Amino acid sequence: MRVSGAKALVEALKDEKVEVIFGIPGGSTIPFYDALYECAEKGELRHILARHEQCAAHMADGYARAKGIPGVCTATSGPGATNLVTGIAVAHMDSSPVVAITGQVPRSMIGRDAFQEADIVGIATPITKYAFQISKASEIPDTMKAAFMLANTNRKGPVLVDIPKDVFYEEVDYMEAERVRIGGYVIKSGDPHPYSIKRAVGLVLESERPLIIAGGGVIASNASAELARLAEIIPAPVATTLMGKGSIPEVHPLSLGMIGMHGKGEANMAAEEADLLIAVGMRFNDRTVGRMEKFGENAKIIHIDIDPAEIGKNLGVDVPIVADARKALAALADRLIEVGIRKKENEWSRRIAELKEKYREFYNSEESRGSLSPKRVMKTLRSAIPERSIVTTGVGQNQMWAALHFQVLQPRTFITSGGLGAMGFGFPASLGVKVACPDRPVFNIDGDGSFLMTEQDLATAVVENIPTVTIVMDNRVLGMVRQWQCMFCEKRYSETDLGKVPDFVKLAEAYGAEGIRVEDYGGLESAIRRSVDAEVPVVIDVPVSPDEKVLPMVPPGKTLREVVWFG
Ligand SMILES: Cc1ncc(C[n+]2csc(CCOP(=O)(O)OP(=O)(O)O)c2C)c(N)n1
Repeated sequence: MRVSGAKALVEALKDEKVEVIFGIPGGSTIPFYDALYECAEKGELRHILARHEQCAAHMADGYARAKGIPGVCTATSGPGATNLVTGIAVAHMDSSPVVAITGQVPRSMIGRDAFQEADIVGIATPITKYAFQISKASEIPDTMKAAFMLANTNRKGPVLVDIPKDVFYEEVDYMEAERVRIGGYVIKSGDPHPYSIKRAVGLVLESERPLIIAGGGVIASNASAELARLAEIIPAPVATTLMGKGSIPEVHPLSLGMIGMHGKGEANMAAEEADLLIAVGMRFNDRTVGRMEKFGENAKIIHIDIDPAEIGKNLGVDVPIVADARKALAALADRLIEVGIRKKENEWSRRIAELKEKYREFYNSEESRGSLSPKRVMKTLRSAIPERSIVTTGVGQNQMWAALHFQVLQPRTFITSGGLGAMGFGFPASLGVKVACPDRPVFNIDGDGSFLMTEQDLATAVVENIPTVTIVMDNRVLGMVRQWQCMFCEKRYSETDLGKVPDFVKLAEAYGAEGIRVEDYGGLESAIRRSVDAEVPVVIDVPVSPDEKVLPMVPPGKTLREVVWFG
């Protein structure tokens, strides 16, 4: 089939079974959009017109995380492409499979400061698994196949494909690409090495106080069932990182909740007291481990990760298992059954129960500083929405309140910018999630500052009929920064007051969405219940005192034991 480069790109997307693309057109991508025109008429490929390219990238990312397949976004050359960068960096830090397609100035103009030229391949190289620049139309089929293969295999992540405008017009014989090969890139089976499993089993048998720490890799590899099985066989309590939230239902008796700077007391203390840490699909980052060189000092460490570059990057480990999390967890559990591990109540399980009891009151108390207590807002949300609902978050206190107090019951139902911590992520990500899972209620827990970074895409939500619900934790401040200023800068609140503007109800209404301001818990609950089946996007404005804090908190550079409970 003889087609233009633009049409070849569309065919390649269809061959990859892409159903939706998030983006904004521009001069360099006009031919691509022209080819999409026919698709829209035939109802083949849905394009969702964002209002900012950053949002398009977050939408693709949200879509990918909810559905477990790559999300696709597109932007024109120059400013369109650079606007994608934050979204691509988020996907990179959180290992999310996103394929970003950018237009580029015509080949003859590259390097000449042409209008809307930016070296997006150079810019994106450190924040992608790979950044391609197409130099002729005949490369399109293979390159697109390679892009999807790279994004969605081994450790997943974003891939960029940059296409000069004139390439879109060049003619090519289109044939679906065969499986492509990239020198040096091997799709791994993910099988763990039997020797490392044997050594890991040895450590488990020797240990008296084992703790599993589950990261985002458990969710990426759909390993939740295997995680729970291993935890029950040992038995070992399970703490999760922020990215690992949902890898085990947080009502499971062995679940300890999140570990780290804002982790739960029982999870952090368990990590301090454990003699064996089984870290699965997590990267020992500073927010999780506190003072790096002190973390796991008295414990042996087994580290399971699909990416060998993660092993030893931040922390030395005793037994590395380079493998897919699901396969490694299953192999460990099978081997432990073979050698006949005895399940029993022991000193460690009694200690864990004691720790949970010790902190129960703190988590159940509902003191608030005048307006609504964030803790209770999270609990109200959990009890008012169906289990299968999906929640996204902004960044800041709102995110940590959600992480601490919103119980996640299923994998892929808590979607947050963990690695990069990008304000503005939550709302557009919620739109991508809703497009991926139209039958599930989608709630975005946001901060006012975070929401204001991407709220313009309410227009997208309304026009494209994507009804998600945003709960704005409205404290009129950049809360998390203000909290640090309170705790570490003697309350010198430098530039963290957002002032009274805007009125979020009117803002929502201006876009054609619904805005609801709540005054009390009853109003909050009924607003949430009403929104579950809403047919238009909803913004629920929840007043929160600027003096509310996220506690407990491990100050930066301190060990998990040096936690601060009151501020
Ligand atoms: C894009 C971006 N800019 C700046 C920051 C630094 N930062 C981290 S948390 C925070 C405050 C967030 O405020 P808000 O969204 O209102 O949430 P709150 O903490 O009040 O819940 C800021 C400015 C960031 N994480 N991302």
